[in-house]
Amino acid sequence: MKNTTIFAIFVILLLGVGIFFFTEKGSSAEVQSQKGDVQKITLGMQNYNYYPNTINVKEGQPVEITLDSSVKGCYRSFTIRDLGVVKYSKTEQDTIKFTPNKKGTFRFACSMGMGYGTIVVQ
Ligand SMILES: [Cu+2]
Repeated sequence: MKNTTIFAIFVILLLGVGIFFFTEKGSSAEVQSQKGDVQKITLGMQNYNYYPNTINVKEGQPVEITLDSSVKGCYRSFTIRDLGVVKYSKTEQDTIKFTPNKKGTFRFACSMGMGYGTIVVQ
């Protein structure tokens, strides 16, 4: 019984170290320009609007927004006018990529302005 516990702990530790190295490698591959990792955000839909409704990102660091499958119709047409983002995301794989180039609080919305939220660039 004790041996099993020790073995289990050993496996968990190994996994932990493995994941650590894996993520380290992953991030260094992304950081070609030393600007940092891609900021990945997934938006869904709740009460006829985007959820979460406020996005916080860092300036000068690439952002990748995924609209999950709960987002339908014109809500898939995603815009952040102040940041020059206008993109129709056909599927979950069709992500919205951009790099915020200025600080501030901006509005994101579907192309018709029915659904909307706030993106804070710091
Ligand atoms: Cu709309």
